[in-house]
Amino acid sequence: MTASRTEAPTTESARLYEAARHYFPGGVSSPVRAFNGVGGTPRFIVRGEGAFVVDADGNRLVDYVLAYGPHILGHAPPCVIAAITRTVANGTSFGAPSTQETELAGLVQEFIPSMQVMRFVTSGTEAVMSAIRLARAATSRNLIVKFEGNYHGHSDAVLARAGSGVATLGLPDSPGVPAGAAGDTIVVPYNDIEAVREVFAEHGGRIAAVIVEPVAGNMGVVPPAPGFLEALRWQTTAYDAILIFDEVMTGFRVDPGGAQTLFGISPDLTTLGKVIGGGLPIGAYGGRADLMRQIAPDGPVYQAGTLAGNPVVMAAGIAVLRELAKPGVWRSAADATSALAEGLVDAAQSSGVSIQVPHVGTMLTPFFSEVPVTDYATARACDTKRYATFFHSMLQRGVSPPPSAFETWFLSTAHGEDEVALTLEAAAEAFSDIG
Ligand code: KE4
Repeated sequence: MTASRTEAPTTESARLYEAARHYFPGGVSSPVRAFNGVGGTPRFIVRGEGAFVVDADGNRLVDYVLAYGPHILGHAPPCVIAAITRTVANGTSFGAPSTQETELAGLVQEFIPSMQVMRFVTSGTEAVMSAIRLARAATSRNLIVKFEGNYHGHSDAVLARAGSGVATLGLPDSPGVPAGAAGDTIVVPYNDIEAVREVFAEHGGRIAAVIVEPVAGNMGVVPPAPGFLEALRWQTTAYDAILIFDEVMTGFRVDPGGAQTLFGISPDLTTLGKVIGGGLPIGAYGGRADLMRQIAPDGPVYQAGTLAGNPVVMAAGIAVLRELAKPGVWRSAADATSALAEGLVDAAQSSGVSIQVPHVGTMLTPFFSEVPVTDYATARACDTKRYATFFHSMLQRGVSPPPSAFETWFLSTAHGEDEVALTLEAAAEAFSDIG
């Protein structure tokens, strides 16, 4: 499939959006999709195949949203569609244990051995919410430390100065979150080791857990500074607090084994989502057996879910991880990501446009900034208006980036040389429009 070079009108998307606004806040099921970060009318997507999506007006676009991370094999990979089709023919869910749960857990553990015991849930938010409850129960402490610009889903405890849609919408935190909930959350600048030391020196004995995006993706891609993750591991160990790596986004993306494999740091608990569901609703949390065995019904910490461990979702995840386990598969997506990141820098420089394009594994972000982005403050200082102009220029030229300067661009094994070349050709023209 090649992308549409000439932009068809987006009249159908506009018509559909008007209808959607009648039913939904912002006309969407999740805020970032409303294009508030870039302006304009959201595209209704009717089909995806490999690296491409097709919108309601028939425009074919190279896709870097990839549903915000799940589609590491590209859209509708045959192995996943076949697994879903085969499994759903036997029924959709049973409210009972299934062989697929056990098989997916075994695959997850092969990639991420620190997840000695785990539980599947139906979203990353639920995984994080459950991991935090467990950490508080296991330590009999309440305080949670999180980092500015990190987004861990929309549960009360972590919706404080978050990234992702909250950053896009400029909401420092959300109304409706009781002071009592947010009050137990300490927010620290990302990559600020000294600030972490100070927080532990002052509150260490009351801290239940530190939760971190081990490579930030929700303020755009911001890698951990040298020693940052090590400092979190040291401080949490020293004060008997729990270290939670939120790998909902980074899992299987910054490395097949996640950031914990890439950087060689073993957290106490890990949260996952996205990739392990193959695009269907999923989350997971897990880690040290002595902690996870405190979850009901083994232990007293309650967590439950009607559709948790859904066999159709499990089958999709199994198909994805089996494919990722094949030699060279994951590397092809990482190589495409490096090629795109380097090409974007070159194309921008040719037009005199200042950008930074940090990338880790299969994730990248173009920041319109003259200085490297190392935390939330430098991310927020980037030129979001230039990003919006760039975004629409790319859309006109058949490329679909995420509709926010604070979201990660995702690549897949379906993004080959042709797709990267098409993207860089569009970017060269888009940068010359800006420069
Ligand atoms: P979900 O509840 O959306 O499945 O996962 C929440 C979550 C938790 N932790 C991390 C590190 C995440 O990135 C996310 C969700 N990511 C955003 C993308 N920036 C989801 C996109 C959206 O909210 O529409």
